Amino acid sequence: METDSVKLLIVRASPYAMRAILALEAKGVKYELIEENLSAKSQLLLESNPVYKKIPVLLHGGKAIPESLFIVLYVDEAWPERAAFFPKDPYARAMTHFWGDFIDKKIFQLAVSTMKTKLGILIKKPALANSMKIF
Ligand SMILES: N[C@@H](CCC(=O)N[C@@H](CS)C(=O)NCC(=O)O)C(=O)O
Repeated sequence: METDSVKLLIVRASPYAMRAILALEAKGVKYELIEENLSAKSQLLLESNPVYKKIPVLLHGGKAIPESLFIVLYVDEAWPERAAFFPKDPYARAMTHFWGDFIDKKIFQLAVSTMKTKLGILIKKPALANSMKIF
């Protein structure tokens, strides 16, 4: 697996992108970050995540894996040499996924909408808005 190149489509300051980065770092995988501009999405992003057209997307050996939670699952299984992210016990494993989903729905979405609101306020100050083009 290590021989195939690993790339991650991201925008900075995205908690979802950060989750994928942390997974790659925890497994010691070498990867390249490709920064997207979400107000002018690249062909690569549109083709590699045609369903949601969102970052992050992991590109590995010609395959594209969208959605941060699925990227974490993929990274865990594709690089089994380092400690596993998830417990083996079925109940503990199910609960890990439950809390991952909870964090997405209750915490990440709140963080993202707060940032969007902040950006909306900054749009009245174009110089500041340009420097914060993240979502
Ligand atoms: N459920 C997705 C959420 C990803 C997401 O919302 N990404 C945002 C940036 S933080 C995005 O790409 N937004 C672009 C859009 O909505 O068009 C995941 O876990 O990866």
